[in-house]
Amino acid sequence: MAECTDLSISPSDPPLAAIALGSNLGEPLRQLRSAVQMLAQTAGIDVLAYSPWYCTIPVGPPQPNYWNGCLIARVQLSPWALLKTLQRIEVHFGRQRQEHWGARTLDLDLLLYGDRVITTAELTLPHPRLAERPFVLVPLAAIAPHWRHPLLGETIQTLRERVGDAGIIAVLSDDAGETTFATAADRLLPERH
Ligand code: A4P
Ligand code: MG
Repeated sequence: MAECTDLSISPSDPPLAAIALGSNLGEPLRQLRSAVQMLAQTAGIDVLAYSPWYCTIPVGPPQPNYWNGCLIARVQLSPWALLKTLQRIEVHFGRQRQEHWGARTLDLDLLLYGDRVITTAELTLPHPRLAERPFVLVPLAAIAPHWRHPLLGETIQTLRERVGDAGIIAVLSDDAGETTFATAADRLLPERH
């Protein structure tokens, strides 16, 4: 599995899931990379692509900057089983739930699961704040620009263009091995239409 930025993704059968990764405590990049490896080694999860890592300004109470990224996986787990797996991995990395939107060693959110729409407190799909967050849409658009939001009917790329780059400070590509500081992250990303 390599960092990949050029997939033509059809989120149908077998289902594809989009997962957001975030961390701002401990050693964020080490934890994020280990989480990708752990997911890739989980039965029923086939990681197809992961985005560059983006350093982002925290949304919520004052806390350290985050590193954020997204991955796409083909999954043979139900959405609920996948969520439980994400929560197990969060706990493995020392995640403690204290303050709402507070600092965390690892946050794994299920953003999309094919075109499923689920509205329960335990699991809401698509993720309810997906369409408003540059720290989610910028990495997701880097690997899945054509995936259509099942409720809004718009592509991730369209949503990403709408929210812009607010709060994106830097981009780190594991392939390139260098951090690029930017105010306009999309100038650093390959164009895709
Ligand atoms: N839950 C329901 N649907 C989902 C879903 N699709 N994916 C439930 C994951 N969880 C889902 O989540 C709270 C509850 O949501 C869980 O019981 C789960 O069953 P949580 O992970 O325990 O708590 P949380 O992550 O603090 O809550 P929340 O409201 O999901 O926070 P967000 O929206 O994830 O925001 N700023 C920057 N720059 N980067 C960040 O990554 N993250 C947050 C957290 C705030 N500010 C940030 C960032
Ligand atoms: Mg969360």
